[in-house]
Amino acid sequence: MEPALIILLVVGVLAGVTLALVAPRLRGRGPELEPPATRPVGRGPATVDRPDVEDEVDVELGEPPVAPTPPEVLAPLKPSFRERIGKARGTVSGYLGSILSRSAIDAETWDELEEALIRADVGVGPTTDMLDAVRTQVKAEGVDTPAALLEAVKDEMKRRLHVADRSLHADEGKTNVWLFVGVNGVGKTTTIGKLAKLEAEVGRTVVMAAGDTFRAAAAEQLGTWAERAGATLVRGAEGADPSSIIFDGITKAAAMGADLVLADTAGRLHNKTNLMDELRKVRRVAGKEPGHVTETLLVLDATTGQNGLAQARVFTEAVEVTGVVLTKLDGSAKGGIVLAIQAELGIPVKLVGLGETVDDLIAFDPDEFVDALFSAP
Ligand SMILES: Nc1nc2c(ncn2[C@@H]2O[C@H](COP(=O)(O)OP(=O)(O)OP(=O)(O)O)[C@@H](O)[C@H]2O)c(=O)[nH]1
Ligand SMILES: [Mg+2]
Repeated sequence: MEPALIILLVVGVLAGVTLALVAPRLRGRGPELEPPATRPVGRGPATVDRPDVEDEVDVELGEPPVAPTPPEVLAPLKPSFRERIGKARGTVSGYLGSILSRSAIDAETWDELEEALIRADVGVGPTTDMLDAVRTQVKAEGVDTPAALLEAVKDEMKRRLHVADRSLHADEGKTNVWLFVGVNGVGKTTTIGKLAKLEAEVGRTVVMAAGDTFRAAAAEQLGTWAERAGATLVRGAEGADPSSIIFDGITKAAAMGADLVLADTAGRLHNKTNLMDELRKVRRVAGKEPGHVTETLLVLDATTGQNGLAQARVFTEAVEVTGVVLTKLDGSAKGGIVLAIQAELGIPVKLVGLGETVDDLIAFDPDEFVDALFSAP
């Protein structure tokens, strides 16, 4: 036999023996490579990583590849209104689980609802009033589940909040003046700063008038906001007459052809009659030609709860308040004060402050507000 033939024969025999030894082992391990038959469907790592799954689906559908967006044009992900009113949400939603856990609407359900609303700062009067209306509706419509009852309460709240015109008024071609009033530290100056930016973004030319002349720092603070918003600042010396500074601002705005004067005022203690007198004077002077006052906005700190209502009563006696700016709803505020203000004073909340930065001012949306208030924590 040829030596090459012998080598070939040996190699062949060896290969055959190896295959015979290994094949049964591989067959024996086969079932282990399959997923266990008892593995629960929908659980486990494969379903946790949803984005990957969706990416794969996109690829299979043959969608064109999306070019990655350059980081500089990515808008910052803003938390939703619902996320930002943490405390307000927590107060009402803390009761929801208990209310919903009952099989029917009973006396305790009504008690808990009442307690939830009062604790959320809606106030005793408006709460009683609102629940009376809901009770009538529940009877008339045969509402019998706690879930349907909560929907009825939400609808009633929305209905009560929907009566108001919440727009900020400005007349084209006029030197519009928006006055900001409110006690110390509620957020008047900050709100003016935030609002100036929003107004500039819609193309309005804004002048800020530093009517808080009690502290030099007040005009400095307003100046910083004016720079950020590209607004013109008109200020006077510390201790100067607030009315004349605001009037200077209006005159300047008229000369420039500016659309809007945002006028700051000093934080006032509402129990000081002289300070209220000064506010009346500011309002009177701001309305003189060429001034055209279209909004007098009362700024209230939502965290002060029902005390805000007391402040509102005093201010509305001094000047005709056209709307409320409710600040610090991002903090420990409970939110229900919105309904109390509307119910007791008939003044619409027009703007809501949700933080200290320039982007933290939004228009008040009753539906969004009520839904957020009742959403789970
Ligand atoms: N968290 C939070 N803080 C706010 C909001 N609005 C204002 N602030 C803060 O509240 C503080 C007082 O705000 P100001 O704008 O100075 O209040 P003011 O009403 O002008 O106060 P006076 O000039 O003293 O009358 C500042 O520290 C602001 O940053 C808001 O919506 N949320
Ligand atoms: Mg101020």
